[in-house]
Amino acid sequence: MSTSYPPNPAQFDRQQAVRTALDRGLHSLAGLGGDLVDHANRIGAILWSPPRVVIVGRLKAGKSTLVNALIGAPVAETAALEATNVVTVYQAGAPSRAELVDLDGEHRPIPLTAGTSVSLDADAADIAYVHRHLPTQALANLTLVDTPGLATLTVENENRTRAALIDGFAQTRAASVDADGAVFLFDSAPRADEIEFLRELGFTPLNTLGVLSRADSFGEGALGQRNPIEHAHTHAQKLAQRLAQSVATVVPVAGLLAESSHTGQVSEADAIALHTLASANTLELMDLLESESPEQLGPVMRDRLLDLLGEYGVLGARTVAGQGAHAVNQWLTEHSGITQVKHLLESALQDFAALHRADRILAELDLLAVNHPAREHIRTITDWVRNDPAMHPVLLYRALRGMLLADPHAPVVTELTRLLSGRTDAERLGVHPETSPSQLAHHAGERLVHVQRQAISTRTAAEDAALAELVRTYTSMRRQA
Ligand SMILES: Nc1nc2c(ncn2[C@@H]2O[C@H](COP(=O)(O)OP(=O)(O)O)[C@@H](O)[C@H]2O)c(=O)[nH]1
Ligand SMILES: [Mg+2]
Repeated sequence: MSTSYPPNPAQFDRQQAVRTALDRGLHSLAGLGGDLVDHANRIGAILWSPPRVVIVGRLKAGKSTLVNALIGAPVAETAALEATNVVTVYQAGAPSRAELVDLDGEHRPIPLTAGTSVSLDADAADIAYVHRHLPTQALANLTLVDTPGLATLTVENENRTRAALIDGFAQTRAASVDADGAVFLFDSAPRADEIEFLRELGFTPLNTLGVLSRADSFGEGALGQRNPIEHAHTHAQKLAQRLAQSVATVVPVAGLLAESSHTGQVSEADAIALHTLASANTLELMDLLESESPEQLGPVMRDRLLDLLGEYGVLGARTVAGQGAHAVNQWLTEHSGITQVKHLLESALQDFAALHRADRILAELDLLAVNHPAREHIRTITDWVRNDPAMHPVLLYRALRGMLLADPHAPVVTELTRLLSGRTDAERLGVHPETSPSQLAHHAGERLVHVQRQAISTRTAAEDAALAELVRTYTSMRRQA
């Protein structure tokens, strides 16, 4: 996304180390020759492409609007039904082009109309997904996957979202619509079926970001007693606690405001029109919003401004409109919450999506180690990759995923989460930041004894695996500290 948010260097090193370990494994795999060269290339292509983040939520939740804001161009359809009921993958690439991928995995080019939007003449029912390549820096580190939405107008839409994301039927898998993390949009509160859908996607809260959408019309909206965005912030904090099993955090976002400012749709003429309302009183503003022939602007401009800015944006941004379109854009960006979403996408979500991806690659290697005639040799490679210390976080992540499916309320879930999200050993152990190295070693030793004791009587295979990983982690922390 924005270049103003480079990933945290520690996270970057971790990603780099994981990639190097996997890359070394793939080179050895290719070294075995035969069809394993193709397998190594296929898996390598997954390793070296940016992680995929899927945008999920109900129809009209504001998914495509957010995608446009993140990409900085109005590429995702937010109105035309043809384009809103297919899955669309937005990936960095030149030249700008779109391909339609049908259910048999066939790719065919589709014409781009009016510069950016895609027109589909095929029946949506025959389409697996649309693959859109865009030459933009905004997608350099993440590929975005826009989805039609859950429990939408038709059952088919939902099935298609599921098919592309979960069922992973052969062609979809080959084209790797498989995602590594999610942005989950909802207004007010998500419903049980949405949370269940999210669980089925198989991510963890670490690589799932909650977005409370339409923050500009939250509660009583722009004309209510409370500022809707502030109200949304308070609500988002409560939701983040309630949804801690599903999402890392909940960010309130007014996607519309971000879309309008980030896609350059606000013109100087718009700013001038908006400025005429700068000193309007409440009655005049009510007239503006509701009347058939608003006095100050005329209905066409009024509707345009409402489409671009919403009621909240019109009422708020009019105060700065005298300074021009740039000032309006700044106001919109500041109030939209988009900066925080970008920041989280670039940092934590990116980082954990990269772990998810590494886990998938390890799973691909394990599959070969079971199915391929050269399985003995491959297993030597997978064992060796697994034992690389750089792979530690990937194995912890895998253990966490396993536990979330088997027993999400088990105490080891909290422990695994803390180990994965801590940036220092002190954070990983949950102790004071200034704890001395010898004290840290002592704490790690205590945790080690504790998890070793627990490992004697586990209840599930997932817990077995998780405790084995914890033993390994604390053993190495005790040694290093
Ligand atoms: N007021 C307001 N409207 C929004 C916001 N985000 C989206 N919308 C509007 O809601 C409608 C549906 O949005 P869209 O992005 O197509 O939803 P999707 O079905 O989840 O992709 C569109 O008319 C958007 O302009 C927002 O933050 N505030
Ligand atoms: Mg949409």
